[in-house]
Amino acid sequence: MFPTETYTARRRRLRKQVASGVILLLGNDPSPVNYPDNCYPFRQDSTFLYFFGLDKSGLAAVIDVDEGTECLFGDDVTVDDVIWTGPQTPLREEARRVGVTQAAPSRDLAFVLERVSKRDRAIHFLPPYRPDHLLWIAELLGFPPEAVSELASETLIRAVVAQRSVKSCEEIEQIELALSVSYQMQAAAMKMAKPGVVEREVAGAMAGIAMALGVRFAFEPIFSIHGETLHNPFHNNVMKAGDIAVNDSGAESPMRYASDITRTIPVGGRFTQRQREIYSIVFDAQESAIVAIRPGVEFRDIHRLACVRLVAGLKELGLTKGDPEEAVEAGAHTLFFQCGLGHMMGLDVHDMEGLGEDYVGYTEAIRRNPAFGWSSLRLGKAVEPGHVVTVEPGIYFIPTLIDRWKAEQKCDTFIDYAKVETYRDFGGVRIEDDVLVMDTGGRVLGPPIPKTIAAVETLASA
Ligand SMILES: [Mn+2]
Repeated sequence: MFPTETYTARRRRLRKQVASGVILLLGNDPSPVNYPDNCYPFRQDSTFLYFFGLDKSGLAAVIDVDEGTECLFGDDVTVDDVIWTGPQTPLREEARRVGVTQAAPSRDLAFVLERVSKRDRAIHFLPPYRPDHLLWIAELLGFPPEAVSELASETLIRAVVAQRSVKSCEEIEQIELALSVSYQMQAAAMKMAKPGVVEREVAGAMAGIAMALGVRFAFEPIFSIHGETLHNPFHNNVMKAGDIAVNDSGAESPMRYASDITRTIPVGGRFTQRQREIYSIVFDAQESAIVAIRPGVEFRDIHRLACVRLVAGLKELGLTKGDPEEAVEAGAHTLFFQCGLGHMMGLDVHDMEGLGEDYVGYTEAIRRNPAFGWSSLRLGKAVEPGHVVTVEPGIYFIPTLIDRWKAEQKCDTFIDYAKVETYRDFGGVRIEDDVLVMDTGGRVLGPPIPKTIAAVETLASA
């Protein structure tokens, strides 16, 4: 846990920004897998963690902005509970650790909120992403469940996003701890990617590394020789010589900050000539994008720059033709790069996505572009010092998409379909790092994880 002052300062700032009313922040509860007592691993709500630091279930908090009071709600274990849970720190003591003076049993929460709403005072809450919270808020405040998300407080959302977007030094330290786990996971995967090995053996080894270090994955890892499927959750392929495996994985730090790293690994240790060429293009696009990161630069422009670099590289191989800038303007790049360049990262791997992607990544003036490819760009607005973003360009040959575009002769002034056909079994390449925006530019966080062709081949052939 961070020092008490970190949490009190965060809440002080939140109270100031929200200005009036009552703020309700809900911690997460256990979530059952197949019967009530068999639950998914507990994950605290990130915003609750940010303001209250307490990483356990059954908690909620109310901040009365007008009165300047804060109260934590939760239940202490009974003697009967202790048989199953072991002794637990009393709530009052937990509250004191994070600078909260009031603590009350859970059953008081509904009563407190009813009293507030009867007096017509605003209750600010965040859009719930778990059904139990959604139903609870609906019942408590007398809304139909389908209206709850819309009735979430925009003031609170904006205040939370503003604060969580800018990472402090102690948060960066946590992200770098997560990245040190990523280093180990990626290095192990490179060494294990040998012909005859099943993908799940690598995924399992990575899970073991995280678990042995006392942490977990930040998200379900992608480890696949079918990297052209952007979020491929399957790990059942047997790797063979000549394959390339995409490893998009991340760990949580002890305080639940994420890492999110992708490397593309030649199975058996050496890229083929064709793979080296595509890899080099993605590498160049990624490096160009990282160099372009500076405070005040719009991330959508960095995305565009990466797209132009990708198309320019593909042109040298004869896959695209014409002016790369014009090709990107026409959307031709989305045959090869269908998603966004990156996203914010912090306590959530896609940071604060539950609060609404557009609050995090866009502004009134900088709106999401609805066009294919661009619509998947989660971050478009200008980056600022303290933002942590991922930079993850890729080239993906998706046979279904190639067939559809070819049938429509889509963007055929910019795409050589005969040449593209010769790559339809290529798969995909993605390279991803986590970058801190500093006054001087972007800094790639964490220990250097092998990325150049030479460095990846050295580990992969070890
Ligand atoms: Mn990512």
